[in-house]
Amino acid sequence: MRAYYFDDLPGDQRLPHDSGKPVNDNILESIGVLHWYIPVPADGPYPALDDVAKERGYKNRDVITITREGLGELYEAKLKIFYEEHMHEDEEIRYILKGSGFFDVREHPTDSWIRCQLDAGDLMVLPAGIYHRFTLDEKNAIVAMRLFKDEPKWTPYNRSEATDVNPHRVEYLNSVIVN
Ligand code: KMT
Ligand code: NI
Repeated sequence: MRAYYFDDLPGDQRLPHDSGKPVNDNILESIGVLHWYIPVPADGPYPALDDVAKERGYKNRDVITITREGLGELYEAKLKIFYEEHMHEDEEIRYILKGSGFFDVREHPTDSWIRCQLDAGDLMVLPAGIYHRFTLDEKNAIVAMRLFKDEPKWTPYNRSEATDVNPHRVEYLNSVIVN
């Protein structure tokens, strides 16, 4: 996984938008973003992934294929929803099986966008309460495993005055280490 500050320039969301300023793991860790690289076996099962899942209590999983074929008539609408700045009340855990894409996460307290480029084998955990968004890149295809601790709840809450005071958001902000 490669991370850098988003350039904030207008243009297609699928382009890299690389400002040229890299973001290191200490910064990601300070905002609660974790990642691992676990090479994807040719055809499951995924023993190394299973170890992380067991250790962190991720009991449920499913696979989402984000391509025009995979999402059918929902394709355009889903892409729009994924790129709206939002938070969840639980962790968002993704293991990339094929393809690639960008997860943008908000740094705190700067509120700058950090763009994380994910490829096959990248496992990423976004903490509950972090503002983020997702886009495909120019290759237009990603297959990702979505892991979950308990009952899957994928509900996105778009950023608003209400989410700013959501207890999961407040708890998240209290957990961020501000240097
Ligand atoms: C989300 O919640 O934003 C997503 O699931 C994005 C797609 S997973 C590659
Ligand atoms: Ni999300």
